[in-house]
Amino acid sequence: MDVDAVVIGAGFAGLYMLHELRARGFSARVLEAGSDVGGTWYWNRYPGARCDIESVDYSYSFSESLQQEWEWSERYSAQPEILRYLSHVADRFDLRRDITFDARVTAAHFDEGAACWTVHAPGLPPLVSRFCIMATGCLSVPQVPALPGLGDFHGPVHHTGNWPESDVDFSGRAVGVIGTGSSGIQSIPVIARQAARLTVFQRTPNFSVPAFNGPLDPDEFREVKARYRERREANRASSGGVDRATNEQNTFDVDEDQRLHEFESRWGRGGFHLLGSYADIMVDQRANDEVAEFVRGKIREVVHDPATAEALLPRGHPLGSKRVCVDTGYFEAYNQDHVTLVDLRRSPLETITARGVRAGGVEHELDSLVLATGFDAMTGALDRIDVRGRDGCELAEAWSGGPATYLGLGVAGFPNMFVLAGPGSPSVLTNMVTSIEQHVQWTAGCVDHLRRNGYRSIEATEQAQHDWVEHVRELAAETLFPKAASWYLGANVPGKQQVFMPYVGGLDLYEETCDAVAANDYRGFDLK
Ligand code: NA7
Repeated sequence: MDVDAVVIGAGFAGLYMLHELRARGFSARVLEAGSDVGGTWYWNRYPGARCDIESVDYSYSFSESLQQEWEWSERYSAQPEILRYLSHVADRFDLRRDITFDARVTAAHFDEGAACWTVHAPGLPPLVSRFCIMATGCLSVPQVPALPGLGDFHGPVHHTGNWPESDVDFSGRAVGVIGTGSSGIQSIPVIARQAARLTVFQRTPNFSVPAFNGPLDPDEFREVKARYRERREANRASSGGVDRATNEQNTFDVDEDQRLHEFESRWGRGGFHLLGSYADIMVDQRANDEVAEFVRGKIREVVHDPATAEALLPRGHPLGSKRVCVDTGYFEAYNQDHVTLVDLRRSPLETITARGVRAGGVEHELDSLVLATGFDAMTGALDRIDVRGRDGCELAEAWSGGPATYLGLGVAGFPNMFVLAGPGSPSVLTNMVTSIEQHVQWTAGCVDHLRRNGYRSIEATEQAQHDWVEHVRELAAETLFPKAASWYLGANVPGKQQVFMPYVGGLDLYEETCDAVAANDYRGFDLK
């Protein structure tokens, strides 16, 4: 055995996993495909990349001194600052000595006789470990659509999720952006400031709320730090991993004036606060229509040209059923003469040509193309590793009908493998960092339990997994989430099985469940 655990990925999850394993006296090695730490925040260097959760919450809570010493400069940090933070964490806790960079794992095979995993990455000797921990990220495999002619385009093509490290200069250039999810919506206003012309190709308009980002007020930050522990506890005990004081009333418990007042006041606070306006927004279509119409009204107010405004109005999916975007000047960008919106629903994208993009019979000439077309989310990174469990059973095969896990953490047939923020966990519906901390602590506690009690392996039972998958599906079916063709469902990747992947029950309930499982001698897992 080379190490007790191999951890795949050195983003938020992998870094903390390594730290926590070490703290409990386990040896571990992290294999990371990138040349440095950061994971999602390493690869997503596109202009305007920023977190959509406030930085005082989108950060680790496990070390009081870390959270006291780190200074965030803005309310919502930009990617370079988050990457600096993760780099600081790696140095501060001396993590790098156990991380191998430029190591893209291609295979992980379980040997039942020895109860250990062998993990392969090209150019490295195979690593043998008792545990294999997947910290591979939910949004780590860029989805490049099969656009006809893409290879013929004469200029540079960049995907937002795999942005070059060197500065990409759009000055004086005609730039096209395909995609108006979060990455498009964040990058469009920033690219518009540089480019001579910007053409946005939109297939589905999205709901976006203003961040009202700005420098962090030092007094406010001091206040946060003085009561950081309580704040973190409240976040952890909330359903979304951020304590947003969700209104317990339902939308139609109040009259229209009160409703508008509530929407306005939450809108004014920026970011996801609007989603907490009423308790029934994600379960009652009529309630959702109210808040959705409020947001459409805001878009109409901002965008001057009525035809452009109309094309930007999100319709046809409930607000929140695709992750709401948090922007800075997105809709305002369309008021500039050099920014043009092409509505692909009216003018379908026909082909990429050598000179640009042809849509609705019109060729839009471009010098550079940006693909803000999203990710093969939640399962993409795991699907790309040849993972084999007991009896050579392949994960890709086991998940051919959609991903199946127990608690999002364990998979039947794959002993001693843990998935952090896997399908079936709250992950992407929450503040990821809060969820990750819960997963890491639970996993480390589990591994510790096995060692203390002399167990060599742990594996989710088929029955427990089946029940969990059903539970996750039933909970989602009670909400409006499955009504959108979103990446939560895998709907953005042609041929991907459509299964609503995240657990919608909330982090609070999820953690209670995980703790009860652990307290009952890991009920639903086979320990050997
Ligand atoms: P998203 O949210 O998946 O957005 C991808 C966008 O790209 C979306 O507007 C898609 O339109 C569009 N898209 C994808 N394929 C095509 C093709 N073939 N033609 C035209 N348009 C296309 O990814 P993001 O990177 O923006 O955000 C992912 C998450 O990161 C986000 O939710 C935050 O959590 C952070 P569609 O909606 O499919 O019609």
